[in-house]
Amino acid sequence: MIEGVLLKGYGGFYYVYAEDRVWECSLRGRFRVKDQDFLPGDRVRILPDEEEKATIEAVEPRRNALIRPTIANVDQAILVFALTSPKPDLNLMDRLLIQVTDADIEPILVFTKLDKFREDTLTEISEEPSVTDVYRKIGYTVFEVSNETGEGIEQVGARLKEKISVLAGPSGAGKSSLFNALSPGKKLKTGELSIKSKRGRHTTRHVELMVCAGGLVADTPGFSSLFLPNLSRAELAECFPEFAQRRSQCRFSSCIHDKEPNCAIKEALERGEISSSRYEHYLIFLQEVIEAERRY
Ligand SMILES: Nc1nc2c(ncn2[C@@H]2O[C@H](COP(=O)(O)OP(=O)(O)O)[C@@H](O)[C@H]2O)c(=O)[nH]1
Ligand SMILES: [Mg+2]
Ligand SMILES: [Zn+2]
Repeated sequence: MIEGVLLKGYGGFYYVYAEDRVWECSLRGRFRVKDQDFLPGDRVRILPDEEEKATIEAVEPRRNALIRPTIANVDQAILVFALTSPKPDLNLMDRLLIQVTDADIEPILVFTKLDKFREDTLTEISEEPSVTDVYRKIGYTVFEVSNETGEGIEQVGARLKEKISVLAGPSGAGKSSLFNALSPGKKLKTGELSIKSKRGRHTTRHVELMVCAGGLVADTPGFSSLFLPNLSRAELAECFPEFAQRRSQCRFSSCIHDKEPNCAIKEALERGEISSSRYEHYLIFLQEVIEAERRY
């Protein structure tokens, strides 16, 4: 028996990555009824046959499961934003960070188009504190890359090894380009799937994991329209590390860092230790959370 990870189900078969290759698998009879229960990311045990194919014999319990995209056992989310064209939408970035943090998935911020950003800033004089510094200072893992020149790509690749990652971020940010930069020349072993799928039925919205830089990655088109998960006010503040770390210094233990006096978060904001855009977004999200509470 070999241990592997399910990449995708398609046309009645399951494609499993194990021992550095992709196996076309069918299911043992007893699994058939629970067909739809398999998700990309599921850890399975397979039994190879003489024709280099295999059957799925067992499935491990899931550590977690994302709903959109539907992937199990996600370790980390690579949040991809361009440094320029388009300018990063920090509201969306903070929203994604909350989603990911609340799902207990590690966020990694990758800012793309470093080459273009450098060109742009040569002609501009005024420089705001750089967005990457803001997020680094909070303690997030931040990379700046160019998918064009390859700068910084290796460092991102090193973080993917043996992990299940999802790529998220707005369209045009460079997610697909990043994926390609990370897997030079290696057009995925799943390439033959498209031929086989011709006889299969048309599946909509199918999600798949792909082998990339020694790990498994899903490039997800539908991760950019995000609403906040059902959070309480306290949970929301917990998702801002720079707030959570100062919370015990607020005068009231129930402080939601809005109108309360002697709030350590607002004091840190005034001293410039907390970014005003982060705090602004916090207040927007807090309003959403309060409105959601009213509705239920
Ligand atoms: N100059 C430059 N262009 C990039 C970079 N990354 C992506 N692009 C371009 O940005 C556009 C959108 O990239 P794409 O990967 O399709 O974005 P996606 O929608 O997030 O998958 C394409 O025209 C890419 O060639 C980069 O690092 N530098
Ligand atoms: Mg894309
Ligand atoms: Zn407070």
